[in-house]
Amino acid sequence: TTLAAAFDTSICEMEPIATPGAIQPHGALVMARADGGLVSHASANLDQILGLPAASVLGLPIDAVIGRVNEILLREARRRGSETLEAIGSLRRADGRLLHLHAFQSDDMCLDIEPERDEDGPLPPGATQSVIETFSGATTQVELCELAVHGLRKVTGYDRVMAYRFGQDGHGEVIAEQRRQDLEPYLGLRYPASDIPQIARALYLRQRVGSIADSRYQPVPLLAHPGLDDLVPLDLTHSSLRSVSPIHREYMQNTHVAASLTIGLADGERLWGMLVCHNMTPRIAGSERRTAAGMIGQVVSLLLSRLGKVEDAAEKLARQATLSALIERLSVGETLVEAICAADPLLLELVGASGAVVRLAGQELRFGQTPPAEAVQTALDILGHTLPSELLPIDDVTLRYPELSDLAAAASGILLLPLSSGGGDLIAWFRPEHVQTITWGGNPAEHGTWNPKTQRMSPRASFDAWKETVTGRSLPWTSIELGCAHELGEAITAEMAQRTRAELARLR
Ligand code: BLA
Repeated sequence: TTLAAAFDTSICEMEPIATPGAIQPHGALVMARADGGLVSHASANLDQILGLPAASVLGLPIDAVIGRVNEILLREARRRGSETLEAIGSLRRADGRLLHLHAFQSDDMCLDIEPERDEDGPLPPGATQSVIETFSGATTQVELCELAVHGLRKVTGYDRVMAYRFGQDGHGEVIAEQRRQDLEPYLGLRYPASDIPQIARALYLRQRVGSIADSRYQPVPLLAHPGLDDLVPLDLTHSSLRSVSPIHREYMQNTHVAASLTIGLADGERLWGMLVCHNMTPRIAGSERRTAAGMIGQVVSLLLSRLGKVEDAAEKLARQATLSALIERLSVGETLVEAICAADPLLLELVGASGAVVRLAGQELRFGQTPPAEAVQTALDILGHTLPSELLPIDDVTLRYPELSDLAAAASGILLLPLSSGGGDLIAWFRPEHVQTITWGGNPAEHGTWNPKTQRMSPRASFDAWKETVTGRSLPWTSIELGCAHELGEAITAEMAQRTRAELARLR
């Protein structure tokens, strides 16, 4: 099954999501060459949206299609200094209908044309602002996400709004949710990394807002002027009408979601997670609501980074106090061994361990709950060879080294700190097993299957809650704990040097 999984993933990564050659049907797209402004491409539905057949505009100057004012808009978009060159404008059709224009640069100039919709009505003035104002009350990333899904549901009106946070291995977890009361809750569920391929994650960093109006839509192809088409696939990354991968449309249908509005959340350069709005019936997110969602997402992204640092700092501060107290004790007592014995609970507190073995100057000290002596000896024999001069954190020691099964009763996690005095001097901390039940939205081993009929991958069809019990693992050693262990090592080295100097002075 490992082979099959690798196969799935690589196929998903080949989806041409930025260059699908088609758009969603609720708007039209026109592309003009940067040199000369002649129309090189138009979507096949231009007639329905703009009232001009696509074939009739290919090769014409863009101003003949959307008017002089909007040619200026295009030029404006091109000249802007920002990274993604964008501008918006509007156009009234002969029949009085107002069209929203969104100009952006691909290789050439591209224009999304969408009917201005009033089904949802205009947003009340200040709506976005007042959502953003609530964020100042958040003290953790999770609280911020709770405020964000609440505000976003109010502004967008979608049936369900979730905050999705990515884990180390790429899986996603729903950490906040607001939903229509009759819908089943997804809060706390996890989804495997393969549900959102890397290419889609990269795209949501470049273009933070994306929307799918109806998972059952028929893609509208782009027609090209033969003389102006340079046969390079058009990059629709920044088009609000970009047609999405058929695999993902099928995924949405399998989950009975008709429409989505998605906002990428970034912590610096990394995609931290997503805010995902679902509607059970088709729904077009108009430009005003997409803009509001984008602004909310920008603020959440900025605050996420800040809150992450604050949360880290709080944990660090607590540990730092333990570290300082521990270091102070090192100089008390006849010998370093005595000093460490006297520092008993601090040594375990420092890294959140339940037990520790210290080997120093030919002695072995034991603190808290430790595995039997022989089991510790075998573990140190085996692990001591792997990384002799560095910290070694392991949270699944008996899974990784089945020969160490005697450790299991007392420890699943082990943190080894070799001491610079050498000769096998070290500190080994232990942590017990932490049994965890994870609820997946569907069996995570079922990524999808190859469908010979469509000649492409099909996403999995069952999303029933699937419980996984994770055993044989301790809580992971955090980077802050590793930092503390490292600093303790340095302090012990310094203390040894200090005691040696004092000893020499006494002898002299
Ligand atoms: C895209 N998959 C996505 C997106 C989400 C998910 C949120 C971004 C676009 C959007 O918001 O609609 C996944 N959606 C979820 C999850 C939940 C949800 C986990 O609502 C949980 C509640 N998908 C698969 C497999 C493949 C795949 C097997 O399951 C590939 C073989 C592909 N997913 C896939 C692709 C995209 C995607 C290609 C990008 C679609 C696009 O933008 O063109």
